[in-house]
Amino acid sequence: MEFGYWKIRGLGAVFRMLLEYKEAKYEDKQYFTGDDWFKERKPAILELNPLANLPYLIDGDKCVCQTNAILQYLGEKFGLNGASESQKIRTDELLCEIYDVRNKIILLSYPHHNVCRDKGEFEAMAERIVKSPPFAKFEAILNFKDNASSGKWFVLADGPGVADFHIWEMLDQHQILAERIGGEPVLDKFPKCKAFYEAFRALPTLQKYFASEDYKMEVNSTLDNTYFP
Ligand SMILES: N[C@@H](CCC(=O)N[C@@H](CS)C(=O)NCC(=O)O)C(=O)O
Repeated sequence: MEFGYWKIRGLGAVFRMLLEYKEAKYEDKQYFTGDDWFKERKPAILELNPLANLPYLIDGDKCVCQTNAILQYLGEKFGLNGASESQKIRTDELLCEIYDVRNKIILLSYPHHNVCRDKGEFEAMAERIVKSPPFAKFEAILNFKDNASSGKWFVLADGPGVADFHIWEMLDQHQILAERIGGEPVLDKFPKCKAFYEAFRALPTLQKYFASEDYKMEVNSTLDNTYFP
């Protein structure tokens, strides 16, 4: 398999963790400059899939684009979408829910979205997010009576499903944001999310990733003058 994304964590970390967790054989193509991607590689990916974007995944004769489509694809391949219909629906829901959280972090981080037009607006919004982190729905799902894992994981009983990788990445990015602005730890008010965060962080096949340079990479692209690199 070939996985492609910018040389940042962004949406890429979700896949790097998933592929490491499954100890999959894959090439991790990390694009650094705009030319690396837009001039050197994107034209060939467009030949395979007109929806070419970062991230993308090539697996044999398939080229899959769009984060949630790639996660669903890998979930089917590795049995991480849930076994029953209701588990698969919950996986879909969580993938969409966490993408909403991710979009807010993007609006916070990049000046070109014109939501935070200067450093002051970034600081005010970051403070609001850290004071009231967007995790109440995840806490509620972990407490919900149909949770197959008794609140340890979101969908599967015995370990992470595909949505968990993106949820974990967002919990971690919010923790980093809180540390950078000197705010309170974001998980203290969410005991189930905190337990999930810690159980995921201790997964044996992820230890190599957490010790690697990939985990230490910037959260967002510095090429775009981000407030939250
Ligand atoms: N909805 C898309 C968003 C993808 C996206 O916005 N990719 C950004 C980086 S996060 C990019 O720079 N894409 C490269 C391109 O437009 O060719 C997804 O979830 O995959």
